[in-house]
Amino acid sequence: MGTSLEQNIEQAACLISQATLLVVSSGAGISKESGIPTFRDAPTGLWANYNPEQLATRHGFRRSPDLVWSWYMMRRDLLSEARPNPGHYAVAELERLLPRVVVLTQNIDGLHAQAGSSDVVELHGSIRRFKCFDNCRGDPTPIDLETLEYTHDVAPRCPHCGVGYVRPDVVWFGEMLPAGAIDRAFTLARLCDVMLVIGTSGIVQPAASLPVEAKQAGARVVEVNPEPGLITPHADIFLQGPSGEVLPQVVAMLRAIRGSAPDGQNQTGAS
Ligand code: BJW
Ligand code: ZN
Repeated sequence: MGTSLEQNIEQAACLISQATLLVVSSGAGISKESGIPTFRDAPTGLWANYNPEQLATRHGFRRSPDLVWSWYMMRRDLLSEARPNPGHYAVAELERLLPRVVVLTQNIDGLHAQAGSSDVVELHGSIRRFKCFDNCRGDPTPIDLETLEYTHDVAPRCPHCGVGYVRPDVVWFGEMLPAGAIDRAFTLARLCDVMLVIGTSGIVQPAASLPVEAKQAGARVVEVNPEPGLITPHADIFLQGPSGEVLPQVVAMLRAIRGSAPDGQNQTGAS
């Protein structure tokens, strides 16, 4: 007989309550309940309807800058209307219950920070930032879009060099992740007691290796996802369900555990 979700949530909360350093590693699934499509869920996933080679590679951008630009403008409009959901808020809430929480996210939507998480490492960049495609003033060469005249249909040119196109500061296939972000992520993976992996298929490297790294260094891995995937075999506890429903239950259970701790043990000492 399998274990029920309730029992798994209780076990997960118990593990998490003992963590000195909790690392959350999130993917597109956590933002799905904010109305943002994931990449690989059929039939709504972005890659079911758009070609990643064309839209998320340097080669694709070089070939059709206007096409890629307008696709990102369309997604930026969608994201500007999106709000954090109960899953994001539950992750932010964990900071109030534990000594230290760091969020490593593959998402470019900024919703963790918007929900109140204070330490968020953006592994694949952010759709709120832009840079010169040629990085004419170093890597990256940031560009403030508000200072430019542009339309949604035509990729503007960099105001510094006038040659390179303006592009979103996100990580495309074949590009290196920001060095500071990925180094910090792997260091944290090796240091954490528990890694909470939420809403990622575990297909895209190097982010997909973070739970494996954490596990090898002795951490326990808890996964939240409606469907089992490539991370699931590495998970000590698999919480099957949408993160907007499961995570608030984990937080509620954590509160109950904290509340019932003997005097003096329910202070987290968080700073
Ligand atoms: C829910 C839910 C709910 C649903 N609640 N959950 C072989 C060939 C060629 C390349 C490679 C290769 N092997 C490895 C590579 C490298 C490549 C890679 O990994 N490719 C794989 C596809 C195989 N990686 C890279 O290129 C990376 N760079 C790199 O490795 O540099 C070194 C290098 C350089 C040169 C050569 C080789 C190496 C860069 C990767 C950049 C990824 N970029 C994107 C686009 C970002 C910008 C944008 O948004 O437009 O990042 S692709 C896309 O995938 C996006 C995501 O961050 C990323 C991960 O997706 P994620 O988050 O896992 O989403 P999904 O849709 O896959 O899964 C959603 C999950 O949610 C599912 O599990 C659902 O069940 C779940 N879910 N509802 C909770 N309510
Ligand atoms: Zn430039």
